Amino acid sequence: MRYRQKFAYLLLGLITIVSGDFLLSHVFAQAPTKAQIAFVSSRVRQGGDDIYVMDEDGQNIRRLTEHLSDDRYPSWSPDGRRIAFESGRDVSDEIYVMDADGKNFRRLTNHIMADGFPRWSPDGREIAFVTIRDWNWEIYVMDIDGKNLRNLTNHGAQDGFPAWSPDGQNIAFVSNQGGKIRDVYVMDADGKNVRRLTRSKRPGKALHPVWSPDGRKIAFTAYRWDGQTEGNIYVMNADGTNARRLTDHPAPDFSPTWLPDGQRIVFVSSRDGNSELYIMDIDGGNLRNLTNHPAGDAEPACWFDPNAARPVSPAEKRPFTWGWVKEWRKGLFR
Ligand SMILES: [Ca+2]
Ligand SMILES: [Ca+2]
Ligand SMILES: [Ca+2]
Repeated sequence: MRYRQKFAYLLLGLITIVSGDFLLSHVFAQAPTKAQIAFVSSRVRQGGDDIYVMDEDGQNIRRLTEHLSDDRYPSWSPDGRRIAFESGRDVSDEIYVMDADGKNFRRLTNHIMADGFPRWSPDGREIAFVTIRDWNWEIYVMDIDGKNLRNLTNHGAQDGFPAWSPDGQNIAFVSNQGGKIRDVYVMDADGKNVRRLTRSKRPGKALHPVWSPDGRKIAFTAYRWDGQTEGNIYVMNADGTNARRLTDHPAPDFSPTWLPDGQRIVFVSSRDGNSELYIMDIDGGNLRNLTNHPAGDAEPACWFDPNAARPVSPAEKRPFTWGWVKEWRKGLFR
């Protein structure tokens, strides 16, 4: 009986080691080693936008949506498993969510007025979006099941382009609350404490704010910021100070987004005659184009598995397995 018990514990221990390492190596093999960039392109259906995903080097392009109506503004869930987006596939523009492989569509909003530009909160629980259901642009937030809608801006001005700070405490957005010109503002995540960050001069405007992964900077697009150009990428401190220009090209550069390493920015430019995704270092150097297709490519959104940011080998995780083995061994020598 004692031998049998020992044998049973030994067997269980071996199973734990083997299955644990199998799981770890399996998970390890599945984790993407490159940042994933969701974007919108009309490359298959001329004039119609669908959502695609590619690796950060522009390789491995996969088409996720395939519908006659435009699908736009992809936004990753923080765990990378799902993508929220805007589509006009039903009566009016609504917000949908799908798995990151393009399966399992669900509609989250249901209102005759347009709803769009979803942005997933860093804690994964909410989605901020823009709607004209109150007859002007407002930023709303809802739970990820589409319930519990709240109007965050509640202002007669046009409020749009919400961007969560990485800690989820603030939302940057674009508004003309200060007059006719659109500028970047920031508010607490409950809509309180609105602060203006940029002060464009006519006929300028500032759009597309997006926070750096460390929350210290905000990249944005400024149109005619210097009175000469049609759109360039800028970066400023999160309090609005020290704005500086990163791109300098007469063609429009717009829609910046940070790669999760905080060292590179992906953006859209039409400098080649049609819109393409480009990538550059945060000092504006090392510019390369990621897409190279005559159709329009735009609206990049990045995601990176935080666990893939450092090398994690099954060997590193082995103490976890051994911890379980110790538990079994306690039983063995009881
Ligand atoms: Ca709607
Ligand atoms: Ca408004
Ligand atoms: Ca293109």
